[in-house]
Amino acid sequence: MRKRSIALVLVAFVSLLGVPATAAPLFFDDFSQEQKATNTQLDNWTIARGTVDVVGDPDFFAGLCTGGPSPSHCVDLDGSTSSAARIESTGIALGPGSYQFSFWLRGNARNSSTDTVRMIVETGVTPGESFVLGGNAPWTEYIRFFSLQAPQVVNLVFDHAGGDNIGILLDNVRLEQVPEPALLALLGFGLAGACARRRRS
Ligand SMILES: [Ca+2]
Ligand SMILES: [Ca+2]
Repeated sequence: MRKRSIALVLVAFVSLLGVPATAAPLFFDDFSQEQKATNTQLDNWTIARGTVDVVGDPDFFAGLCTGGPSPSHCVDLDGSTSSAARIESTGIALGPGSYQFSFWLRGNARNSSTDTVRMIVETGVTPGESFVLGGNAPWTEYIRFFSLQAPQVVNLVFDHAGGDNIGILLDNVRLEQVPEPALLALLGFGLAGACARRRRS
């Protein structure tokens, strides 16, 4: 019985570590609400430079989003004007805390050339990070973390270099809060206490 209680605590604690604290993400876009088109606008993003194409299975450039997290729609960050895009999310108001930012990228899937996109959490939260992907780079989820000491409005930014009409594909952009270690420890103690009480009774 004691072993089972300890096992329960461990399972609960490990589940807490693996599951985001928030029920809903602070920002999420799988682009499924977009109209598929070349050189189009995006609902949750400002296109600050260049153009994007919204493509997807099974009817508009089928195959480009295939194998990704939500293949009905994804975004080619180098639109059909041959001017690659910089897209900036709507502002997201965040309080102090730790955050997980994740997104999926695939190489252009049409030629062997290499493309580069820079990801930035503005303003001043991260220095940014460049992703250089060969044309055949498979769909991959990238997960990054940052923390804020004070409330701040941030924008998620993807800035594709160059421009030749064929670019890196983007899907399922997500931002969520992650539990603080202190909070996790408190929850862990709480669970341990609950199990101990159950054992005694
Ligand atoms: Ca999608
Ligand atoms: Ca390209």
